[in-house]
Amino acid sequence: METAERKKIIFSAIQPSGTITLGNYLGAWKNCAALQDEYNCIYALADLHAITVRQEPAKFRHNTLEAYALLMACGIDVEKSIFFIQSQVHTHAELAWILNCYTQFGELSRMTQFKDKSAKHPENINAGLFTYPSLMAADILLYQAELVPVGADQKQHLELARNIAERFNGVYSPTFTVPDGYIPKTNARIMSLQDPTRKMSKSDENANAYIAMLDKPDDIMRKFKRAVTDSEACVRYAEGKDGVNNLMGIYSGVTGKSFDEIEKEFEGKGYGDFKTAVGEAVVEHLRPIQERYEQLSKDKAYLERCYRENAEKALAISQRTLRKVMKKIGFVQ
Ligand code: ATP
Ligand code: LTN
Repeated sequence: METAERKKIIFSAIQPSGTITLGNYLGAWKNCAALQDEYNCIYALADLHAITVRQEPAKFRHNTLEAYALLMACGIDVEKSIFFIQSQVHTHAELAWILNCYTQFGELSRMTQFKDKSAKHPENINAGLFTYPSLMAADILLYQAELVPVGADQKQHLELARNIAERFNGVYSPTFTVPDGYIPKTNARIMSLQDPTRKMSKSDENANAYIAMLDKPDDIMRKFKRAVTDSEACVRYAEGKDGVNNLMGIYSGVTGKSFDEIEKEFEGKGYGDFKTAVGEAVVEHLRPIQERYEQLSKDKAYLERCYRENAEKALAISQRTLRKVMKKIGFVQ
């Protein structure tokens, strides 16, 4: 008898290195709920990745628990998907070490995120920052993921994960599924509200540069009103209008309107009206998510049960891959 077609496996993760932003949401996590019916989804909080930059302990713990509840509020359903905290599943660090030995210094040296973050933290260019992509490859390859939904900034890391998988498969025999990226056509790179040539980042020291998913309506409105635009005072998508293009992308992302529709809507109107409309649309879009977050975050016992049980499920799956890998390499069983 024909068995039902196997669902494809999706893996994605986010660092609890700050409070989740609208950029993370529109670029990577908005679809996490919708994907759950069609795919076998495995999601994680990449807290081991987050310590490549110094984290203050109490804040780090808070950010991790906040991100767990917030992504559930965005629609991750632990009845349908697995959602765990990376440091609670020891196979990640173990496979990362192994993959480090199949990753070249030259490859890691070319990573733009490493170059950017080393420039930003010259006092702490640690080995973890350098080998970050091998740990990310381990995250993905442990679950034999076929698709990896991420924003455009992770494309290079994903390409490296594919190369590592292919290399290992070539040295031994097919072991890892070679993953494909799943990068949205629009909004894959939401820009900073203060410098629209740089990506919006949750670890930006200027809180006006990003919209946090849990920002209060007044703060959201104020940040959009202060957003950097240009002097043309015409809402249209065009090269060189980075600030306006970014706001149009955000407006489109939360309302579903096309760029043509947006241009028509604001014909003859100034940036003041436009920014107010973007702010209001974002506030409305985030309202139900923030309400669900408030509810969920009150139930600490439930959240703890979820991440503990999910770590166990993730461990069971990932151990199958790790054992296979270790056997092929020749470790004594
Ligand atoms: P940090 O500032 O600590 O480096 P970050 O804000 O860049 O963090 P990550 O945890 O590295 O966020 O990324 C989580 C997911 O969000 C990834 O899939 C990443 O590609 C996506 N992402 C991050 N920033 C943006 C952005 N500005 N626009 C679209 N997607 C983004
Ligand atoms: N490096 C990613 C976070 C991350 C990730 C992953 C994303 C860690 N492991 C595995 C996809 C798959 C980032 O967004 N900076």
